Amino acid sequence: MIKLNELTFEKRTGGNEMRFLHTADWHIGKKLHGFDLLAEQKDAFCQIKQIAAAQNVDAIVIAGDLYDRAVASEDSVAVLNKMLKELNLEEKYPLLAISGNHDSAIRLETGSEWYTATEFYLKTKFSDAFEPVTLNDTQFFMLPYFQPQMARNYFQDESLKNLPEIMEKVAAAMVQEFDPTKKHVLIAHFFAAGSSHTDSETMLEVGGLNPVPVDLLEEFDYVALGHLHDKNALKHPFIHYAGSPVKFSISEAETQKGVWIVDTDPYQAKWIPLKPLNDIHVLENSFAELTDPKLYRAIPADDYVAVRLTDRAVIDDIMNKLRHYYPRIISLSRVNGRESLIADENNGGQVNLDPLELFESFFEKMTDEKPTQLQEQIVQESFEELQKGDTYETN
Ligand SMILES: [Mn+2]
Repeated sequence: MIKLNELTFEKRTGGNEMRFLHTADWHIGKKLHGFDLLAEQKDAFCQIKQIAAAQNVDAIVIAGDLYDRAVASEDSVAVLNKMLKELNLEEKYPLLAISGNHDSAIRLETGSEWYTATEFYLKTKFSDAFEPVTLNDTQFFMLPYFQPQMARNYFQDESLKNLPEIMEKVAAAMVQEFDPTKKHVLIAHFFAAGSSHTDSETMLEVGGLNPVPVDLLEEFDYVALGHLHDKNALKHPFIHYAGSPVKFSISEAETQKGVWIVDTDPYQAKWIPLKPLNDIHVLENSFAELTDPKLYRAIPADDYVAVRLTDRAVIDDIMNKLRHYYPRIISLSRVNGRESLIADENNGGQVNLDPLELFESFFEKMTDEKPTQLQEQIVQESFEELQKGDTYETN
């Protein structure tokens, strides 16, 4: 948690210009290799709330992926509801939020008509994008994540092939709505061309979609993007990803999380980092080094650890051994490969094992973990099928 006295409270002139906080990709309900991240997400939220207060912002923008899943758990719904209530009903910030590819637009939409009574603008429909929300000197165009067919239906144009073609039309339709006396901000959730990504994003191109060329977005004074989880995914003076407020994958171990504070006039975008409650560490060491107090004592017990083991030797029950020193170990890989198992296979005992025991021994050697009950059951059933002489079924 950031202590309040570490932040400078900024005085504002109180003119018609706008200062807003840009965040995205909260993914409430996200798990990291089976570990619940709600504590980390709540802590990041508290920091965001403190930054909003210290920076004296006029509004908060959340650029999609509020939830991690279309059908969010009850816990996730309760947590997000409380967060939005604190920002909007208690702290009285106008909120501008869109749905991302992880959200169910229909579920998230519930209540959005009457949320506007307290300046909570929650947009989930493609058609919403062309009716800007005006706050102070700024028109906000809010484009939720959408499927290309929604755009074809909206424009009644089946010839629109891909996302670049669609976005050209979208931007032109938005420009039609520009009030020339105002600034123009786009809030959107997509993959912008020229950006790089980390493991924790579900990529949009999977559905055959192309990235959006950034030059299509240059009519705007600022573009508040969601979808990619690292702010450094795209380097541009006024088109920014906020990234996720919490590290969601091992590939984000070195990524700095934070929020953008954007001034509309004169334009300025300032990055303010968040401090991780429990960090992710990638340790590339030998087993001897990993079990040395000098190393493991330096890592807080609640931090997440990905081990890249440098040993080649087979180490029995290594995962449980390492868990003793690193309770939140989330992955184990070997950087130098592994010694040949031939020596083990030639030891006399193995030949007398039944097929299931052989499988268990092989599985443990290959993965450093014991097979689960379900895995054993599947293998057992497969052996039985084979013994019956049945042929394989595929589906
Ligand atoms: Mn996301």
